[in-house]
Amino acid sequence: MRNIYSKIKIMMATVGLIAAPSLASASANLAADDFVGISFWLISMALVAATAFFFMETQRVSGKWKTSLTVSGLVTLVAAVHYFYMRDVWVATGETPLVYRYIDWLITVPLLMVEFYLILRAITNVSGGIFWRLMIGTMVMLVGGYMGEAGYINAMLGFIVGMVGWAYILYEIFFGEAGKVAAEKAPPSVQSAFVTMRWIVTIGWAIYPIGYFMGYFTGAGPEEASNALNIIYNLADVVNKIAFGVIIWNVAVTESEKTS
Ligand SMILES: *C/C=C(C)/C=C/C=C(C)/C=C/C1=C(C)CCCC1(C)C
Repeated sequence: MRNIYSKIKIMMATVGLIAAPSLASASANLAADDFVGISFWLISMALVAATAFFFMETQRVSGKWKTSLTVSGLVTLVAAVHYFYMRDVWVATGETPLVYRYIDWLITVPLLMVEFYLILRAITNVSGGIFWRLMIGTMVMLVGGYMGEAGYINAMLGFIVGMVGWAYILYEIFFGEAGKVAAEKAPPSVQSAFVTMRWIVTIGWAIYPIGYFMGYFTGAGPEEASNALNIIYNLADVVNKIAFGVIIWNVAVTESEKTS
């Protein structure tokens, strides 16, 4: 039964990944000197490969870790599809694919926050409050950023609101209930995964506000500014989606081998 379930899951993901690029078919060719466009291409492919890997590896780990790995695969799957579209917008127009970027974040950032909750739940009983507080922080951060970037509010105000949301998330995972549960109840491998994930949310996520800053506050011309913004956001996604998933994969495999 379980085998059939994993096979169907992998098949569906594969079909989705093959279908998506043809839906978002490119109308222009990538130029040899379009390094931002090249980064969109490279990362969309890395996300596809990561998705296949995370889904396949769910078959290798024990029950309670399967969910975490599946969520990692969903993050890279959702991002891969958005990258196909973002890449086309960029290659065809040279403009920042703002709306696709934020729709992607709106789905993938909550999924990444769920991962904190899931790895703690795999080892002990934790309250749903952790989950909701992380969601509230995420929404404030993304809505602030979007309103600022889309021009609904002043870019600086959007930046500040976004920083407040992020600070709230950091507070929860360092000093709030999530941080305490991890420190007191988790076995060493989960603890070290939690600590690494926490640093990714601190250092890895800091790359995004830096991108925002480079895009709006340096006084650079529109072309350099959007080049900087997009290449920085793209690199940040490699760390925060793929590397983050690999950390989860590592703890899932280590813990599963221990119990079997
Ligand atoms: C996979 C995508 C991820 C992990 C995206 C994360 C995005 C952020 C951490 C964005 C943060 C921002 C601020 C902290 C302030 C300025 C506005 C944002 C939205 C760029």
